[in-house]
Amino acid sequence: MREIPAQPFAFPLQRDAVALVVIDMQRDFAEPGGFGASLGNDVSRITRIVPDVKRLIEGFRKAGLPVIHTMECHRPDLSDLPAAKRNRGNPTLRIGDEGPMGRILIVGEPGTAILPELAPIDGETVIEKPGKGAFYATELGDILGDRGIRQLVFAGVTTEVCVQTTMREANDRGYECLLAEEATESYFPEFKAATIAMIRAQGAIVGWTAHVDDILETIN
Ligand code: TIU
Repeated sequence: MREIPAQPFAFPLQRDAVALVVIDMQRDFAEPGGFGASLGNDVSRITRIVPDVKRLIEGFRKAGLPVIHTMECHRPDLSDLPAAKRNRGNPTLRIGDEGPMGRILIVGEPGTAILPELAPIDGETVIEKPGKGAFYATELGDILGDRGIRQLVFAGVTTEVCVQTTMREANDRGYECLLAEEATESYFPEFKAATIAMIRAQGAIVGWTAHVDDILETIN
């Protein structure tokens, strides 16, 4: 069996049952004028991880392993947007409002799209999700079950919101989860560091963390 060097101990790779899940690498979280910026965040932190996310995606493609993309987004009529989510905080633009890249986090709008460098290719699954977690109100669980996937490698943004929510639920659903450290980012460096620490604490209570280079060397 191949093992990926990881923390808190080596990750026992099942090459026939692993998929990469890239969480929400959308313009709305990475570019000025989008949802992340409307919340007052420095979005340049997100842009900086794009090369490492790209390397990881390309490595999985080269290895013939599945790549799944998620997008946080809502229907144009906002019927899947709870008032509690729309009204939260004090953003300059709320979800569904018209911004410089179209309506914020609405399906089909330019700002809601995945960054072009990381765009899905034919055959890759794209999960549109109305929540922070990728299992809530989506077909992700069924898709993974149908394909016999039992291990998930996670990348994307933001580490402590959509990535961590998804990884925690995946762990409860019985998947072995590995977070790619350089391929995830938060608007808050201290939250990224805390998330990595808490995931792998207590003997991998939620999962493992590993470096992109080590993941790529092991899968290929
Ligand atoms: N605001 C923030 O940190 N994240 C989100 O709203 N969504 C995701 O993490 N994708």
